[in-house]
Formats: sequence, structure tokens, C-alpha cells
Amino acid sequence: MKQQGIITLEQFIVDQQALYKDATGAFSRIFRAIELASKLVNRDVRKAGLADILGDFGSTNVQGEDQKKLDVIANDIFIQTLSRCGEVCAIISEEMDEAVFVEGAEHAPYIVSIDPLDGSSNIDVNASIGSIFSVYRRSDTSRKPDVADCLQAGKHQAAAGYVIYGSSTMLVYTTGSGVNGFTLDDGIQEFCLSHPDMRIPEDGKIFSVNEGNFQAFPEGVQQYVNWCKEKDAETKRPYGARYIGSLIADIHRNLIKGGIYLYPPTAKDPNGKLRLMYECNTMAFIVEQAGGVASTGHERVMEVLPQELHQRVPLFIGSRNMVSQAVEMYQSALRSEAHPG
Ligand code: P6P
Repeated sequence: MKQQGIITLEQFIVDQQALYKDATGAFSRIFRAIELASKLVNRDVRKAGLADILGDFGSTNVQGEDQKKLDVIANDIFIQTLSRCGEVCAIISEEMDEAVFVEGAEHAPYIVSIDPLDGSSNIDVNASIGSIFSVYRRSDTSRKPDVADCLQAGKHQAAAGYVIYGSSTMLVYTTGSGVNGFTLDDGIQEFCLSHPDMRIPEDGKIFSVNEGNFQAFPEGVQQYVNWCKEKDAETKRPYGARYIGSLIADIHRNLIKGGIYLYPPTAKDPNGKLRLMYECNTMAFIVEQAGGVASTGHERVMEVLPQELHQRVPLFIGSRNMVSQAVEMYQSALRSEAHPG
């Protein structure tokens, strides 16, 4: 039997590139940049408590959220490594109001959308956080890029991935041919293939939602959450409630164990909280490639045509059967409200 041995991310990318006869290596150069950025951010995350880089940086991002120093550092790292790789013409980031158009790369074929450090409110309490990235192709490289090039529906993603800085550091990504997970071996500073061909169970027993907002949830979402908590031996309910408050950590767990993550709309925030371009689309591509479902409650997340860079959408994502049931209960209640009696 052929000894697989260690397959590094580097080797995996080379092997994948060999499968596409017209590959130019541009895509691989982007992934090397992302891998380098991930290692640099991992280094800073792991020493956050020691190097006095915790706490607010004093500035706020476009979302009006306090920027932790690590947010800013992670953003700078990703911007620098992606800009230097020569294959990226534009970068969208949660930490920047406007898109960055990379000087000298006006004709480069790719656009990258990032959340450099998601879940940053967990930094000071040492809970898992992560980096999120999506890669899009640009159709017309003959001219300078503009915002319209960046506003593509998630179904046009060339790649999507995340890095989770947890009890171990993992990079999980898809290019549309399944999902693979790589664990960072600190001793050799290599991401090594540890979770080949990841699949999310069709069903699960975990629901992830911030129940602090329960009273503001739509009727159908309240009904689904209450259903998850009812006692029923046949369907092994009540389900387990797990909510870390870090999108990557919650979805990564559900990807492995099965489960549903919900960030529903409320009257105050009718589009929920999560951003389409660098949270929802990225996780939707990964979860769908692993056999799951990602919906806004009204449509497939990856069908939404973005109108602006930091657009928010509600998110129902995870195991196929769980998301289907949650969306049906949400929709059914909306129909009843629209046509009472
Ligand atoms: P709430 C972190 O700020 C984040 O964008 C996601 O990582 C996380 O799942 C969500 O917001 C938590 O939001 O409102 O429940 O604290």
C-alpha cells in the first residue's frame, strides 16, 4: 500500500495544480501568500497575552466595532502578503471601509475578500478565533479593477477557506472539489493534511445561536429553537446548545460533528449581523462543498448578488436536514403572518 506519509499544504496545492492543464500557478501563489499570512497571524495570536498586543487599538472599523490591536495587525499581514504575491488586483477586508486596489497589479486576475481576525471579541478571553478568506476571479483583466469587480455572488467563488486559531491551528479550504483540512505542525511550521475530504453529517444534535436575542427572533426561528430544546427520545432531543461567539469555531465544530448555526434577522437588524462577502459566502461555499446547506432564510446564500462590500445577510447554515427544517419553520410562520386565519 502506498505510504501516504505527511502531505503538506504546499505539496497538496502543487498536486492540485497539476490536475488543471491550463493552470498558470497564479492560484497557487495566492495560497502560498495566505499560508504565510496565516502562520504570521498564528504567531501573533499565540503570544497575544505576552506581547501586550491585547486590548483596543483605539480605532473603530466600518462596522463601528472597537478594533483590537490583533485585528489591525492581522489585517496588515494579509494585505501585505496578498499584495506582494502579484496575482491579486483587489482586496476587501472587514477592517477597511473601502476595497484596496493593489498598486502595480491592476491586471492581476484575482480578488480576495477577508475577515483577517473574526471573533476578535474572544481574543482577551483566549477563546478560538480565526481568519476567513474568499477568492474570486476577475472576468476582464484588460482594465483597472473597480468595486463592481468585487461585488460578485458567492457562487462565483474560486476558493474559500478559514484558519482557526484554536487548541490547534487548522486551515480548511475548498476550490469547489470538496473540503480539506490541514493542521499546523508547530515543530516544522507546516500545515499538514489531517482532515481529507471533510463531510458534514446530514443531521446533527447541536444548535448554535445567541439565545440572548431570542425575544427578537422571528416567530418561526423561536419555534425552531424551542423545538430543539423539547424532550423527545425518538429524535434524541433536546439537542445540545453550543455557542462560542466565534463564527469559525462554531461552524468548524458543526462541520465535524453535525449541527446548525443560526444568525437570524431581527426587527432591529433585518439583515442579521454577519457580512456576506467575507463571512457568509465563505462559510457557505465550504459547508455546501462538504454536503451541507447555507441559506439566508429566503434563498441560497451564494445566490445573493452583493450591493455593497460590507452587506449583511441572515445565516442558517449546517447539516442539510437541520437547516431545511429551520428554514421551513421560519418560512411557514412568515406565511401565516402574511395570511392569518
Ligand atoms: P453575537 C464575531 O463578532 C461574529 O462576527 C462571529 O464570529 C460570531 O459568530 C458572531 O459575530 C457573534 O455575534 O451577536 O452573538 O455576539
